[in-house]
Amino acid sequence: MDSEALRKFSALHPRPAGLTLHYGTAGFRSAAQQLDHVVFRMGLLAALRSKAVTATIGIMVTASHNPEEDNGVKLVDPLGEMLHPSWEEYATQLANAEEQELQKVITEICQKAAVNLHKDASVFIGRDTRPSSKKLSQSVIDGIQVLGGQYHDYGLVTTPQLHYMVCCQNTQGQYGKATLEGYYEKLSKAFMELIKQSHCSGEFQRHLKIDCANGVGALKLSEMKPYFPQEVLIHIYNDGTKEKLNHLCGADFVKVHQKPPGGLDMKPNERCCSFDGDADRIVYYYKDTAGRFHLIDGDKIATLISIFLKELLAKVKQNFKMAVVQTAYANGNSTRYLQETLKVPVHCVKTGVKHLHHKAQEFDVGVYFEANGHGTVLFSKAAETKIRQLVTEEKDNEKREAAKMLENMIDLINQTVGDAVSDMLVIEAILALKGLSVQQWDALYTDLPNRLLKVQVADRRVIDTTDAERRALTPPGLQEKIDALVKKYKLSRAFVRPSGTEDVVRIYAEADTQENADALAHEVSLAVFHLAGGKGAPPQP
Ligand code: G16
Repeated sequence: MDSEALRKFSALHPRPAGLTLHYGTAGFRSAAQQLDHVVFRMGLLAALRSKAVTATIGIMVTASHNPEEDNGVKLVDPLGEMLHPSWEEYATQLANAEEQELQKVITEICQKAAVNLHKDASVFIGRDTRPSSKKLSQSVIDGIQVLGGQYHDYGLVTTPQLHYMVCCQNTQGQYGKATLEGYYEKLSKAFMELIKQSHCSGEFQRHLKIDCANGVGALKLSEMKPYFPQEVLIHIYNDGTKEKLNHLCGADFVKVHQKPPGGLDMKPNERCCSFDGDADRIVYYYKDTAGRFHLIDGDKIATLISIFLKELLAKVKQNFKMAVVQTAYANGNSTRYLQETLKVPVHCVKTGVKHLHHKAQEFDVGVYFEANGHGTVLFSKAAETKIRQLVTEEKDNEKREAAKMLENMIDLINQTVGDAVSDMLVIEAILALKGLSVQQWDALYTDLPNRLLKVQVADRRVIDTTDAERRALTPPGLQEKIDALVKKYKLSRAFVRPSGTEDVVRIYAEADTQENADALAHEVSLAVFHLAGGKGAPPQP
């Protein structure tokens, strides 16, 4: 290690005195001006991780759904997964080390994680459209170079595109070409192949309005447009030319507020969707003729995909094990529908894509989605090989056609991480193939009325949870209070957990009516405020 270079560059990226940041749900996230030292040090960490696993690692500078003033960093492991949890602790140690201790911390990480500093390192970098992202990604480069690493800066890309590039690179092109053209070509080819198998293309309305949250999704979707067949008419809204990123728009806004984004005029029964700031989440919605807003969130997306895949899997008769992975935020009626009507096993894990992804890897076909619209489908290597073999060798027409659709789904789905563009194409293809309107999709089941709230407390880490975050262990008395409140309402459920991306405690409640869900959420938020050290004025109804 070049100690002199480390000293020189870490002095250029000083850590604000007394600032401690923790690796959260999807990496570090904070006000952009607090992050320069963190991203520099994550450049160091990515180089170390690359040396440890002898593969390319990804770093994405983004704060995804957070306000434009925030920023953050997400680290991508060799096959496009989130950074391995065993390294999160190293990331936190490095981010919070005193400047003069950096070298010692690096040496300790090298010892614990068996990193040979003499090895090569390779890092792919991407960034979102935040004003602070460009400068921060330059600091990432400084970190990589201090440890002698090579880098490729992809500039503005969606987070899932960077995950895809990393996976392509480390599979020597087996997953695809590690270029944006490679990504566009792979997805559009699979999409067109799927659409060809649709029998109702003539009548099917393929207009789709997309709210891009004023983020990088708008740029990348525009670039991709020429690759789409003419029948797909995508209309981009909130493209970042007028308003601020995520401001009154985007997937998180639509999901949390259960209302349409600003900047998108919606006619009755028009199919619309929203991406988030780095285009790794998507939710759909429409307005009915009475003007009522209908949200189709990650749970209903998972349901649609599961129905489609289950039918195809039944046709190929391979006894593949399929399951759906959700979190505590999944609407109770979605879980009931999947288990009781569709008869698919459902598993509940902690919030965070890394947890869902990990669980989904246990199955031949693992569908995972968070209610907020972040999700994808994973196919085991064995299932993928068998499906591709059926396409070329199977004599039975029906079986072969089903295998072909599955093969195209495998190519269309970004299996590295949830991807708004890929998910959108998967959904559009399924709706076309099944001849389903957005209303018919929505009518699969009715969501239980629910409410999401946030409460600010002095230190959100006073809340510790268990049972996939469905029960609070601390502070004392909080869970008992929630249990008592839940008992007051029918079909009710509520839980609280500290966010890993924002400085808030999140509250989720559902009940038989919207009024009751709202009342329960409010009462639980008051309990959090009083028992977990609420800041400012108590929450108002
Ligand atoms: C990230 C994670 C998601 C998580 C979300 C909210 O999304 O990737 O898995 O659901 O944060 O997490 P929390 O409730 O802990 O704040 P994104 O799109 O913001 O990167």
